[in-house]
Amino acid sequence: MDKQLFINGKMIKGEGNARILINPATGQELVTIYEATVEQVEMAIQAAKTAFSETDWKQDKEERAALLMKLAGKLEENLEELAKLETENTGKPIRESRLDIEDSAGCLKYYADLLRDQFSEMMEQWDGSASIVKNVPFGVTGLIVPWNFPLLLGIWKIAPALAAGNTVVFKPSELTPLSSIKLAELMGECGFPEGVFNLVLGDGKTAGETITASEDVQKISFTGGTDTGRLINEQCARSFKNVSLELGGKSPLIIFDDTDIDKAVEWAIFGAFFNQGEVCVASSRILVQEDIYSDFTEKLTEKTKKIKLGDPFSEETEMGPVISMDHLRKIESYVEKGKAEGAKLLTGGERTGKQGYYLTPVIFTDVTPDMEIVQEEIFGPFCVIQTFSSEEEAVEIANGTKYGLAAGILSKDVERAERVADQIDSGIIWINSYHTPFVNAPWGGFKQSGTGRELGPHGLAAYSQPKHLNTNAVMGELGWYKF
Ligand code: TXE
Repeated sequence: MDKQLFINGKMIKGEGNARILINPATGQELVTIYEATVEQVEMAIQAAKTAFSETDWKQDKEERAALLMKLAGKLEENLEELAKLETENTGKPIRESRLDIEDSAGCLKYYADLLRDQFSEMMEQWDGSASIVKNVPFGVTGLIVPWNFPLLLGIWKIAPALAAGNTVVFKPSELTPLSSIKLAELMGECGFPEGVFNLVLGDGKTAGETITASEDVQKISFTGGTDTGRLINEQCARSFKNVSLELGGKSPLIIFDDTDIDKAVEWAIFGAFFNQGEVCVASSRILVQEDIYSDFTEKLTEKTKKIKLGDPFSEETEMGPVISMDHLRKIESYVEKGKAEGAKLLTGGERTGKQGYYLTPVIFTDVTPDMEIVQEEIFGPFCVIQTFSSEEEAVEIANGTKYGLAAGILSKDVERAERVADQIDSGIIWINSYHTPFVNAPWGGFKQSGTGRELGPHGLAAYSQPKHLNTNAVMGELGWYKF
């Protein structure tokens, strides 16, 4: 059990920091993790480099597709165990963990299929030559993910990176490595060639920066906070790495007055509080049209108070604890800021339960656009209600932060909703729903929510680069010089 790193096809023990993981639902110790030293991270990078250059992984599409399918099957066979690890480690309700594992298996299958359809592009050129454009892998990719969907966000990167023929050094969050360790064991069982996939554990300073600084890593894909993303982007610029960043958000859910209020209340609660609000696309700003404001807000508050908060292993639980005591305190500090800024706390913000990091879901109203609680990503069960009178005002408020990850629009008038959607600067917009990631459609942000896209064909394209080969079957005479 203490062999938790996966380097060059073997589970090995980390020789670095020993970190005790805490179960967020109890505040009790869960297990000790032996993290990688800088040297072990470098070993992982070298293993990935060798696997890329010395095996036929990058050429053998069929092998890649078959192994991704095999891994999907392993996730399905081990669904309950993986879901249990995810819930223990993150505190998310068990029914959500199961969904994460199912979605992870679905993502592997999707990319296994998609990679079979990848064709090179051929062009006849004006001079009689032929051009072929191949999409080739980068080489070693460094994949870094946060703690809110440890396995799923990992697979969103690992599946397309491997599908495209790259090799991988994967680093989950230091807070949530458990499902990744199990994943590595399953990859070992599947028989991926040695070095194709490597798992390193550790924090951003040690493991993370060793990956982002390495000149042997050609591509970084990162999901996490905007400040960390900025740092990583700066570091990657030094060696001109290709970078994909999926960062923070402060996503608006716009609710027009023609909508069914009861249904809208449930979507708003789901948008803001699903996974304890620890979701990059959480609809942490709810924009309500003025004439339904009172009715909507009253119902939203009443229903929010009824969310079943508690033991994440109970099948009935609808919301679990937040990830850590530090994070709980951070969210609480925003409750205090909100009050100090003059906003009105309608409900929530109280610690609850005898143990663990439980916080009742927070709703603020009477906010102004400049308040920190309106502008900053809080990443917990925390939302603000803003009001608007016209379509134009809704758009202006929706676009009024530095972020541009997602948005939702609830209205019976789909034509109007589409018109509004066209004016919103966000990478993902749901009309009359929220949150569902579709594996075949792009996911990612505008503005300071990141660069690049995950999922869908865009997600595969993010892990390959075009290579143009121009061929003249017979060498002609050039005749440029007057020798
Ligand atoms: O995330 P980080 P943290 C936001 C959210 C949260 C805040 C901080 O607001 O409160 O970010 O959370 C690795 N080089 N989001 O500290 O720092 C780190 O080890 C290389 C939003 O948990 O972004 C982890 O694996 N790697 C977000 C990963 O980056 C580094 C999801 C994410 O950590 C690194 C999570 C470095 N210098 C938090 N520093 C979203 N929008 O999905 C850290 N890491």
